Amino acid sequence: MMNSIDNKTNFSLRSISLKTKIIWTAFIMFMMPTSAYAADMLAPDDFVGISFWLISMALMASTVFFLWETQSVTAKWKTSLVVSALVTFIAAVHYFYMRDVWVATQTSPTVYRYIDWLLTVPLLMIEFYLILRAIGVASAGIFWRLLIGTLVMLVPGYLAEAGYMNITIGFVIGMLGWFYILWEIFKGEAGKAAEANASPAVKYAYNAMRWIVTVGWAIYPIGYVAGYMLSVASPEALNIVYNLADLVNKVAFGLLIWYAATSESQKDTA
Ligand SMILES: *C/C=C(C)/C=C/C=C(C)/C=C/C1=C(C)CCCC1(C)C
Repeated sequence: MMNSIDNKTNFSLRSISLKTKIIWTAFIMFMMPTSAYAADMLAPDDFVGISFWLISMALMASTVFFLWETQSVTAKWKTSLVVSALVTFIAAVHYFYMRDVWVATQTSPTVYRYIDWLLTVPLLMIEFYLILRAIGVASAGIFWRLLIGTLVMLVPGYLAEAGYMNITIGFVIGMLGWFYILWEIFKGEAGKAAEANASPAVKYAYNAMRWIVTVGWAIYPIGYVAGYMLSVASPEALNIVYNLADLVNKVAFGLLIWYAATSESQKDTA
């Protein structure tokens, strides 16, 4: 009954083709940075500013790519690609803003990165759950443990950087959250499920993803120690390193999911 009513409605989101939705999303994204143009201009020798620019473009292009590719994967893999696109999209918007602030002030308060992380890191974690769900071996426990792990990792780090918590205590609790995540994806239920049930393509992607979470993610706590505890890193160096790290941890991570999704979809439709 509900369906027949639905079908008669002329305007529903479903009646808009996927291509139209993708094109509009891209258009809105292109418009966004122009609204923030200030009088300040990017100097040709401002390499941090240029790195903000390059990464924001890479994030935006990745978003369009991931959304576009949802057309070529089977239904159960679409969510994974959409979540990859959400991660790069949310980060792109933050990068537009951080880039403008950097160009105008030659600083980029770390708090902007934490706002981005609070949204994108849980989404990246959910990707592990979604991959396992697509191959039919996920449990709700995996989802909740990974989500809680990210919050334990990020919230104390933020509170410490913002001055509400001791820098060392915030760091130690944050590290415990990260180790908890690593344990889950290597040795815990998630790791075991992937080991036992995944096809070679999914195993390859899952394995590369957890190494990104190990090596790629290590850059942020190292930056925290270098910047806040030892004061040996300049804001310029830290921002360039964080920008490159995000390219690996968001774009390359998404490409691995895309690889698993397209390989599995080809198998399903063959
Ligand atoms: C796209 C952004 C990503 C993947 C950000 C990841 C951030 C972290 C892995 C941060 C980790 C931290 C600790 C492990 C200890 C406490 C300090 C943090 C929050 C920098």
